[in-house]
Amino acid sequence: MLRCRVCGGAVRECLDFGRQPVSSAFVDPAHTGAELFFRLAVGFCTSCTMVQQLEEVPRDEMFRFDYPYRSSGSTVMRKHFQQTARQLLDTELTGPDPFAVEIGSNDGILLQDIAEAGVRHLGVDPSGEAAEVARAKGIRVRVEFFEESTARAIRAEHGPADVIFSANTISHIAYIDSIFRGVDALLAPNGVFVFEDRYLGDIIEHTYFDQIYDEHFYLFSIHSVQAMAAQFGFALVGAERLPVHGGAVRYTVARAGARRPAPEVAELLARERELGLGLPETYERFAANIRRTREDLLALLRRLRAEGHRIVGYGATQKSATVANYCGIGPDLVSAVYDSTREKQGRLTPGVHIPVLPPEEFGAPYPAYALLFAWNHAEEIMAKERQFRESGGRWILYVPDVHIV
Ligand code: DWN
Ligand code: SAH
Ligand code: ZN
Repeated sequence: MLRCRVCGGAVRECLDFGRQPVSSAFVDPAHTGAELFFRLAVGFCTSCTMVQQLEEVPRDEMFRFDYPYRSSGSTVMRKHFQQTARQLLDTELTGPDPFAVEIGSNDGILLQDIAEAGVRHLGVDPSGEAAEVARAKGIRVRVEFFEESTARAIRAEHGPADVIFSANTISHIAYIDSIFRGVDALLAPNGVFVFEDRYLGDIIEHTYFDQIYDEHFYLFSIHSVQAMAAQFGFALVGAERLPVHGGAVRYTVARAGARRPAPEVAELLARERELGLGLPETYERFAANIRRTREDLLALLRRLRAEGHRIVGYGATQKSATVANYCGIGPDLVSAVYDSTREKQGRLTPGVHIPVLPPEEFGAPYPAYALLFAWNHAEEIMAKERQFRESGGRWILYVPDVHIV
């Protein structure tokens, strides 16, 4: 029997996507050697309800020095983190010499405003090339994985942190006990650990099955995060719904008894109970919806190709690794995928090997259809690529179901 990585309870398998590649491992066409594959399967804990993967991909395979994701590629996300930094500066970083630590600081999208405000800060991220981008903005970064020992070293060198922040990273870390022991070692007595991650409620409700890939080891809900915090001597004192990445939640965690929980926590928990996130039938319905999306998407792509249309992808997201590999979408169906990340261009997508090209080539000439893998950036991308629609092109979306716009 599989044991929950948080509480040790029994985990029941509920989803199986089969053999999947490492979602950030874009292939150099000159070196198409052996790729690492693993079984992407998900279960939920019958005790604390935490949804988690059944197989752990080694962290050094996922977050390498040349990890290609750059957070600042989206202006919407840049604005989101500007507001987040402002909020932290106004509410938590107000003492005489406050100190903020970020886990998974990437290219410095959040810390750049903290640094500009002259506040002591430190990013921690193993992705050295992304960290170099952050450093060029005047941000301090330690290039390593955050874990208990890192936290102790930071505490010894810099003193306690008033805020430990993390976005789209805590859910990526299977060894969560070490993270909480680290937070315990580093956080000031009345400090807060604030983290935001994709919300399980939205993933199930809108069939965002592509939010499931190697890095997203846990799919958090408010209930499971509350139980996790309690497990490690902390308490969930704040929860805020966020519109980014298709729906996320920002959790505020403090030492048990240090702060009074905000009323929103109970309100959101009550609403969450109606979603049945701890019930097997919820996952059976989710699995059925995922299978339908796969059938509908494949049927549409095959029909359009049979009619002679050229189809491309837009946004070489890591989410798309699951879509392409689970549905079996290769270059025969989607001939190329356009992406603004320089580090991905000229490479092939993991597993199915679709070439990644710069967006400047998207209109030379425009295809008939573009499959929007970066659906979470739909507004930003569709505004940028208005001419594609005007030239008669059509976007294909596969969430919440398969449709053409
Ligand atoms: O959680 C994670 C998030 C924050 O980033 C990580 N586990 C990995 C990664 O996930 P993703 O690759 O699914 O993230 P995005 O933000 O959906 O990726 C968008 C992709 O689309 C990027 O490769 C950049 C590209 N893009 C583009 O070509 N033109 C994005 C925008 C906004 C654009 O205008
Ligand atoms: N916070 C950014 C980046 C998210 S991508 C955003 O929201 O856009 C996840 C980042 O976490 C990557 O840069 C990865 O290198 C980093 N990461 C993964 N495991 C980590 C760990 N144990 N400690 C610190 N950073 C980690
Ligand atoms: Zn559990």
